[in-house]
Amino acid sequence: EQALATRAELEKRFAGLSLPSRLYIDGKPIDAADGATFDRISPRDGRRITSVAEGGAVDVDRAVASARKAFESGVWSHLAPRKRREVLQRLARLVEEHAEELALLESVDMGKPYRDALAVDIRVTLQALYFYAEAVDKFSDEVVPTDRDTLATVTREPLGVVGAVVPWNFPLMMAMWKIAPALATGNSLVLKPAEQSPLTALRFAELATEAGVPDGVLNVVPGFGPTAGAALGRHGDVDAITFTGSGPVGRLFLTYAAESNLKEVSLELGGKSPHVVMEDAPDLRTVARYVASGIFFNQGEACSAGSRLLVHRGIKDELLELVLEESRRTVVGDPLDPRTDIGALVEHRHLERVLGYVNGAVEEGARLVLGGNRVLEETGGYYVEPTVFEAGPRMRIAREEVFGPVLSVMTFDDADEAVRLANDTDYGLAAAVWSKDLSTAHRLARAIRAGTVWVNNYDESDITVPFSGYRQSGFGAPDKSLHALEKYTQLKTTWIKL
Ligand code: TXE
Repeated sequence: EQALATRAELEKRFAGLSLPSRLYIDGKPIDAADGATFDRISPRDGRRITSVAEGGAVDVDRAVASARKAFESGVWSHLAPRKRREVLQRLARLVEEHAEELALLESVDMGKPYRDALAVDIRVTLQALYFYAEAVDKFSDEVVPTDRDTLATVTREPLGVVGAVVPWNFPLMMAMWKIAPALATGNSLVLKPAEQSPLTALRFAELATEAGVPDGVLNVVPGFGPTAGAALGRHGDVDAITFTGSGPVGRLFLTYAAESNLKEVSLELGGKSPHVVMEDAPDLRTVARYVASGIFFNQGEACSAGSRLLVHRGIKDELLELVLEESRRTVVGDPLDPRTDIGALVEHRHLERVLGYVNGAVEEGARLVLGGNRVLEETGGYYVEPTVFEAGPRMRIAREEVFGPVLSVMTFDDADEAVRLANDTDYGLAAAVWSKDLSTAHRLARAIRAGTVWVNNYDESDITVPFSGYRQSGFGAPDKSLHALEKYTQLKTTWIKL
């Protein structure tokens, strides 16, 4: 009853919000040039929440012009870093004050549990804002040891106008991994949120103006990929694109850059991250708990989802049983219900995509050991139950990013085979190694080609460490950590003849 009351309370709060619905350009909400709008459907019940202005090429042009004007004027780019820090800290405090509102917008817009939106998305958003705000006035540039009659300095400058294109799975958080370091270093920015989740970015832009971010420094243009996204990617006056999303669209951004002004492109793409569970793994119940949360967190809609479980044949039956127990305990439900672990998949198209993978796996001969169905259909929402397959390493379900609550289990006989299987993927975002033996754990961690390797845990995370992928999981300076600052600055060498 308590839980239901809370859900009702959240619904009431949501109904009382005035939802942001227009493009945000030059410090103001405005309509799209051609007046176009698109409906936002909540995946929790399939109902329309609102309509949002649909930015097109003309709007991207307006946003880029505004960002360029702000950048060239120096109103932000020439501020002492200390001053930018103060504004961004003020903005972080405003986000903190509006944490519940932002979490609610996120949850209703894209279907993740409100509880997680608040505890993860908004908390990490805040971490990012504070971290980059605080970092930016702590660096000095370089004076390099050249000859006695010369002085050479190496200074960092902002790139100019940065285009950020982000996905819908962690909408504000992913955006903030890009916005915070880009703004802290003095750039202006045009953000295109995913068409499935524009609300928090728009609300954030309003807060940015309130905090004192000058007009034009942060612009948000909601719209669709092939129109607004492509226009940003092809724009001749955008200096860099920072993208998180799917591999095929990542490739498109490289093409856009090649066909326009050779803007810098950095890509954070998908993954097919393995757990490697050795025979001497620590307590298997703990392993099972991490395996379940590693794939079911955020409905499995996470690029670092632990979607492959590679387990030593000798302990497979025992571990699988425990994983099934944990999976059965995982609650699928309304994102606004505080008991919910798995909310709704982002949209109907994606629901069909995930179910398509499930059916394809059965046809390919994978053994369905749990789940596999759409549930709660009567709500009108897009829910899928926790699903576990025993699969073969060549099957699509074991190779492609499903982006849903679907785990593929495979076995190995020794460490060499484990490494071979772990690396038998086009991706290389993350992996976990489970072993009590220090040397085994270290050897495996070294041998696995992934940007992050967790040993005896999964999803441990902090803004201070980089997040980046090997191989087709992306390239360029990473998101998060001080290394991200490299993505938004360029080096200038100045020679002085004494
Ligand atoms: O991603 P897209 P989608 C993976 C995941 C998922 C699949 C499809 O496997 O199931 O991709 O998701 C913009 N030109 N990831 O279709 O299309 C788009 O508007 C320019 C992994 O939603 O890559 C959005 O803002 N831009 C991932 C952004 O790209 C275009 C997160 C991402 O959308 C465009 C999301 C175009 N032609 C999906 N087409 C991760 N790494 O976390 C789309 N966009």
